[in-house]
Amino acid sequence: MNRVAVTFAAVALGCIASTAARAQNSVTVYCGVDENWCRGMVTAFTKATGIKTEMTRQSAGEIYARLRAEKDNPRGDIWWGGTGDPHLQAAEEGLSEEYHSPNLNKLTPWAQKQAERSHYRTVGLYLGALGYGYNSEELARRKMTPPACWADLIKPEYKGEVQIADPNSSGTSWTTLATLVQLMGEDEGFAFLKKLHANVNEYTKSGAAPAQAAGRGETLVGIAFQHDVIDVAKHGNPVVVVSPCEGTGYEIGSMSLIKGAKHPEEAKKFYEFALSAEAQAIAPSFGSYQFPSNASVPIPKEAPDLSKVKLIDYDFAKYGSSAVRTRLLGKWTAEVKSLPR
Ligand code: S7P
Repeated sequence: MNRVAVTFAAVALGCIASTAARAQNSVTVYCGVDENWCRGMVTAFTKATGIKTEMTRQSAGEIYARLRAEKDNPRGDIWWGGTGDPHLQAAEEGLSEEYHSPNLNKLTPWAQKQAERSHYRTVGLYLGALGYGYNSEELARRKMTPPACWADLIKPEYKGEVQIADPNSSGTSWTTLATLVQLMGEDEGFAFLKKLHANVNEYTKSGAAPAQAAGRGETLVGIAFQHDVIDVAKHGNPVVVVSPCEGTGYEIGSMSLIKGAKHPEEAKKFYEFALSAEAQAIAPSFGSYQFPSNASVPIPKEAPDLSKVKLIDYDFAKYGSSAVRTRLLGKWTAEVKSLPR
């Protein structure tokens, strides 16, 4: 080899080596929470560790579907946030990696329980109660009585006035479907969903969108997690949060290491960072007011007062199972969404 060729080979090898190093010092995050918090979290992680991040925000049902589609060639390393049921479904299907964090004992009992029931393939990050928000200016303008219960949303005066996400894509909406079925039983729950369908103006892709639309007055009511409605109200919008009188369900927002990840060590670093008090304490600064799973992190002052929320004894094992998800979503799509409005 002449001198020019040797130099070229050395430069090429150097480039390959540094590309490999760069790729190793990075992690791909599939993010299931609000986009602002997703960005804030990956920025904080890179600042704390020097590890670069690639991040995509999607709804919980979409990330779950993506993990299934990418099963043989995983593109993501860690799934951070989003409602816990699809994390449990992914765990059951072997799409996530078993991992016992040394920091599990720093978490609340409900977060540890989520890890146990998934055989340590997911873990609780935060807890959020379901509810809905209504636009108080629009309500007053129409001289309507403020809604207080799930039952109010199927009244004829709410025709075309209710917005909710599609449960096929949205974790929020899956939690709503599962909540109504648990509160009323499957037959009555589906009868309720059919009546609700008559009042729905749009099924959105993402779960927080209906709360935002209620804030802008584009819909009278938006079904969403209570903390998402509170965030919209905090931005100065005339929206009031309702904790339904019959009782309501809740999410254990979760995190899972993706099976076959290309950057497993970096993913574990992200996992440990996400469980730390340092990382969880920043959530409220991005408008996220869920209950944190790290027991030493203060509950945000904006979080709903749980003593005023009638939480149901949500059956995570049942509604986090793949068979129940597939059956109920199939039934909802065939028997509810397809009905004329
Ligand atoms: O960050 C807000 C939040 O409500 O978003 C997550 C949830 O998956 C909503 O998104 P989709 O309904 O679009 O899936 C929640 O886990 C979280 O509390």
